[in-house]
Amino acid sequence: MKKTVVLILVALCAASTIMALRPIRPAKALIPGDLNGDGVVNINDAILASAAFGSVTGDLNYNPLADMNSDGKVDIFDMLMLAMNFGRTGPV
Ligand SMILES: [Ca+2]
Ligand SMILES: [Ca+2]
Repeated sequence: MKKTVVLILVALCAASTIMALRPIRPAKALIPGDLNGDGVVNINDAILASAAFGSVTGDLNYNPLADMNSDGKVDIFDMLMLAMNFGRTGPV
């Protein structure tokens, strides 16, 4: 019984994490750095950006939303833009 409850809790935690990290809309985010389009730049966006860090156009992990200056690569300059907008909120 305890194992079942633990498994359910783990599944719920995993599901909520996936929901928080998934992109809500495919279009360009309104706030640079709001990669999941939820209207706030926070740690979830930083996690998504870090997954694309070092990638260039055509790479499997390249995320155009993480390429905030649209230069075809996700690098420190994109991370700086995310950091500058960290905590900002805006329309979804
Ligand atoms: Ca966000
Ligand atoms: Ca870039």
